[in-house]
Amino acid sequence: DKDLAAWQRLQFGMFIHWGLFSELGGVWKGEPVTSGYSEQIQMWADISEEEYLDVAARFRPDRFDPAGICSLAKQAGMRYVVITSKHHDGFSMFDTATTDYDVTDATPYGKDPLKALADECRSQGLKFGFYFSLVDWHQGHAFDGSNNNPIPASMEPVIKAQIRELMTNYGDIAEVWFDMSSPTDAQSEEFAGIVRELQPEAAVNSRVWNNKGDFRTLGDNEIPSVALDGAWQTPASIYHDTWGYRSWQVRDDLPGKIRDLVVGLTGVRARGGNYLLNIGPRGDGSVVEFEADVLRGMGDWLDRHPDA
Ligand code: JFZ
Repeated sequence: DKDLAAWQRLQFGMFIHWGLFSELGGVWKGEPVTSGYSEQIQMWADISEEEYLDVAARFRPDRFDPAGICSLAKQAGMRYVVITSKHHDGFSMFDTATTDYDVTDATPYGKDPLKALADECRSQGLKFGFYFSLVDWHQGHAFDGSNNNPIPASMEPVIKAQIRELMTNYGDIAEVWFDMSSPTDAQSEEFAGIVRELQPEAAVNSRVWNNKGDFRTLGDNEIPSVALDGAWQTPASIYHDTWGYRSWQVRDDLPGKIRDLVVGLTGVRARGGNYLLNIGPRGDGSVVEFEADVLRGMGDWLDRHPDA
């Protein structure tokens, strides 16, 4: 069994949902898309792949600033960063040889932003990891909001090659956060096995399914009422109804937000868990000021309460 003590000591990390969906910011054809999470806007607004590629064609995240993101994480008291490498839309935010449906080939940006972030994390002393969706609309994986769709056979080699790339080209990986779909027992074993082979220290979450993960992922913002055995993590979001950037999100009561999230963090930590708090940068890469204020506010509180 993997030694997860070092991963458990990380305690507090930054989750980042960022992709083509961020460019849309929860708006399609001038209207706010009010159902579903904004990172899933392609499905909820019924956006064709051709239209989604038009979004790629204007994706130019010139304000993406890995150094700023890392120092913000450190100000908040976070010790690691986990970013979406590929969400359900199937668009790879990293340079992959498996498809041109990726940030280096399909956008004018033409660079791999995740490589820059991985490098910056290393130089600022933060651990780094990837979110990777097992649902992939581009590869023809249907999604109806449930977890009942198996992975099409044609998709399996692509998934494996992409996990291999992610586990090879970005230095040390501390965590891999799989999500959704219904892999078979053998598929879960293989996906986790690739991580284990190439990044023996990386902790794999339970959403690789079939009990093949190293730690348990709880529900969003879940604070268990008692300490839990084993390694576990609560993914948390600032707004509850979206993880990806939503331009029309109501952002108010900063002190209340800071208080609620400090309660979440300290409650999870006290019960032995790991807290992964999400930010949703804009399509241009910039961090929403309200979210930065929330994180800095949490960091200030933690500095004032070193024993909490
Ligand atoms: C999944 C994704 O569908 C979503 O877009 C986002 O990336 C989120 C972090 O993960 O959504 C889920 C999946 C499972 C639960 C909650 C949200 N759950 O079990 O509580």
